[in-house]
Amino acid sequence: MTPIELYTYQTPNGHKASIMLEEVGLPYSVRLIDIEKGDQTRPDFLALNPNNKIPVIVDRDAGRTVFESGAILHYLARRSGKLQPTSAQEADDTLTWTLFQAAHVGPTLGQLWNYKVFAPDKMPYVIGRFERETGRVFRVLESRLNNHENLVGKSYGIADVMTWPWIHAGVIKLGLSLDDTPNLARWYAAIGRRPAVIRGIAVPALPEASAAA
Ligand SMILES: N[C@@H](CCC(=O)N[C@@H](CS)C(=O)NCC(=O)O)C(=O)O
Repeated sequence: MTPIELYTYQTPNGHKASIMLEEVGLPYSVRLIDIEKGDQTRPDFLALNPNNKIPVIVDRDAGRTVFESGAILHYLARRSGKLQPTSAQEADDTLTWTLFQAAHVGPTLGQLWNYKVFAPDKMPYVIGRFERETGRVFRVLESRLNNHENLVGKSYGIADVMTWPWIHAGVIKLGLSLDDTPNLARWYAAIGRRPAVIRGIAVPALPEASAAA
């Protein structure tokens, strides 16, 4: 099989795709898109994703280009036959929790990171709003994980792959505590020990360690 090309950078959204590729074991090659230098606005990249964001995959054997991390995870699950829902109920729940990630977890933590770390003016109202919203999102995940080992079903699946990198960014980059959300903390620690996750968050190797939102 021709390796799938992964266009990515050292960010939570990029890590969703690299973790998934590591989990399912499909051959892939990495194309570094340095979003801090503006590679994502080059015409050749815009031809792959008009939304100028990583990650993107190109599967030449299948004639497919896929952008949006959630779409990439669903695509790779189908392509590999791995980490797929095992029932109609699980398929519905997987859609729900991957969309919850895309609509709430990623955007909320991404805005918190932006306003807390990158904004030249630290605006207390805006930071406070996204801190409160992050707490709310964490409590939603906590309540789900209170009676589920993983976000969907008994087995680790794409909803977990989709969500974990943003919780990791919250802990590592923003110093957020999971002390008040013990089930989220238990889920976060268990997934963080998976060899594919450890390999996936090392992708792409950067010339010098840096990461962006
Ligand atoms: N909804 C998109 C979000 C992707 C995204 O925000 N990517 C960021 C890096 S984490 C990016 O490429 N930013 C570059 C830019 O906005 O110019 C997805 O899930 O794939």
